Amino acid sequence: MSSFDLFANDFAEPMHTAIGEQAILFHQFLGNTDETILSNVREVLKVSPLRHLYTPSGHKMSVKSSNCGHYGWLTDKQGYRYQEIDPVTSKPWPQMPANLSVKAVEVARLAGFESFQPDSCLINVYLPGAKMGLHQDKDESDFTKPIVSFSFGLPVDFLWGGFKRSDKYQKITLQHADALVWGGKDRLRYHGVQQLKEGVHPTTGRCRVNLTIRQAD
Ligand SMILES: O=C(O)CCC(=O)C(=O)O
Ligand SMILES: [Mn+2]
Repeated sequence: MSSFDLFANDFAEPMHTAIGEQAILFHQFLGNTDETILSNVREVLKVSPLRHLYTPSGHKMSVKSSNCGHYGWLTDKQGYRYQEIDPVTSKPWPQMPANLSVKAVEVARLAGFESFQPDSCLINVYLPGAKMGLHQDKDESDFTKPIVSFSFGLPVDFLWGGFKRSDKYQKITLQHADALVWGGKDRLRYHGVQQLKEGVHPTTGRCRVNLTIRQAD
């Protein structure tokens, strides 16, 4: 490889910020594919619509959610889990759009996770005022697989904590088209989302859309 190739590669690498030993925020990673991904998500939502989920203790979540992919993440009185059937439609969840899984695998690889095979995408839509409390993603069967999170629309403060809920957390702003990947040593960190502030985004309007792409099984 010539020194020119090295130079070119530096520029080809997406802008990123390490937020942990094995957690990287890729700024504007979805800058060219945002509209396509969002229109695919809208098609998914025509089949498996957004709905509010309830925690096992009966608390109504402020975000509205749906899923695509082989498994959908759910919570209700029966607990937190993955399920192949959407309880609203009694049918399998819509397929994960190919471009979504391709971009998720690509960014996971950039973050150092080679054998990621996403089979689940949780779609969360936040209106101003919606938030998500500190939690761990731990309903998946293999914690060596990373979490890939795509954000669109209004910016939000993401809470990035430690391994206990009471640990101190940092606030990291997630912007439209950002991709965040965490895994390995950081896989079970507590994280959450601060209340979404009022605003209107040119691409999504008055909301934030988060896609959390995982290998559930
Ligand atoms: O909206 C986000 O950025 C995070 C969502 C999340 O952590 C989850 O659904 O488990
Ligand atoms: Mn989570």
